[in-house]
Amino acid sequence: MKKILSNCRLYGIVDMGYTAPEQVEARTHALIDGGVRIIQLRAKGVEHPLVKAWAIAMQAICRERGAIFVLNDYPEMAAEIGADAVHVGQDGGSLADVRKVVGEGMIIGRSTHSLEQAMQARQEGADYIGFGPLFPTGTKPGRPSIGLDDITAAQEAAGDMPMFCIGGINETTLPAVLQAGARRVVIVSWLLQQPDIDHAAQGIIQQIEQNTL
Ligand code: TZP
Repeated sequence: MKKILSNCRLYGIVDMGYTAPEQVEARTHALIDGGVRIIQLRAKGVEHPLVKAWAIAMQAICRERGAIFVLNDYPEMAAEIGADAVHVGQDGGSLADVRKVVGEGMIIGRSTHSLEQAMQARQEGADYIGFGPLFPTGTKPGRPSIGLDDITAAQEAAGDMPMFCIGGINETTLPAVLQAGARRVVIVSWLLQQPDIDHAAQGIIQQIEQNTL
């Protein structure tokens, strides 16, 4: 599982702000068809039983097709359904506490918004981090963007812990993000709004692979 994680260049999110409930499974398949091997369910402000049902469905698809399923925000639920991974924000408590809830085997990801937070997440034992938002984004309205300047330093601080840049990344902004030193990215709204998610994901992965070491 850690090997799949470290090979991932594009992290996809089935964000329920952009996804109708009946699209959850088809979008999970489309992302995997496009080469995405880590996929998160992000369902802010949705009733828990619905989140759990989508999570179970996505976990089954990911397990069958060799992708990592990540549940955003709910460590107890992640443990209950046997998720591959859980992702927590800066407000998600200490990673030691999250680890106690999910057990030793589960991948834990942490959102970070600065170089200091990236360093701290590594010290705390995160298995990967998100780093951003690099640009302003409608997916997190009002959240200040951090720009591209600290990507290289954060990447160095992360060491062998995979770091995924996030926030306002699309086909147009990606070259600057890669130029600034990013090796992995998360793309949410742009990817989910493409008419052919599978094809769009393939194009992004190709762009990353051709422009990084
Ligand atoms: N965390 C930092 S920015 C962000 C999250 C979940 C949203 C990124 O979404 P988009 O649509 O790719 O800008």
